[in-house]
Amino acid sequence: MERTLIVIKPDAVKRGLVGTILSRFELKGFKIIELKMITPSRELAERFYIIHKGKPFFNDLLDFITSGPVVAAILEGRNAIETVRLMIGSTDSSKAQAGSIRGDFGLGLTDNIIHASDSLESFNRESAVIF
Ligand code: FUP
Repeated sequence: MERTLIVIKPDAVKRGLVGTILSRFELKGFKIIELKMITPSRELAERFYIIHKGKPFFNDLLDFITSGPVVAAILEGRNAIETVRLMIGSTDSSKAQAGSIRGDFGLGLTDNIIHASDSLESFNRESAVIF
């Protein structure tokens, strides 16, 4: 069965959305395989977002993701990577489709509620950074 990684970001944790968000994935049929709350260090955040190093938003992204606790989970289920990406919605929450997690719970671009791996390669790399 396929696995993917999600990270519920500091904005969503601060707003008390952890249970609501995890519940959506459970209701959809995904199984929670691993679950962890951490406050990312700058060093961990840099490794996690290495593919964005050098981009204009990189520093703001690191400031944001290290600003408080995040909740990371490995989810398992059929077609997990693609289906979870559909469930989170597009990157800019203000434009994400209603019914998606970003579309229903936020308006931010950098502070966009949740991360999910976009490929098997990303899942392998990102889950090794976090777990
Ligand atoms: P996503 O795969 O939807 O999480 O989005 P990207 O991999 O393109 O971007 C990673 C993170 O960088 C996003 F979650 C939000 C942040 N970002 C910005 O802050 N500004 C941008 O212009 C693009 C992305």
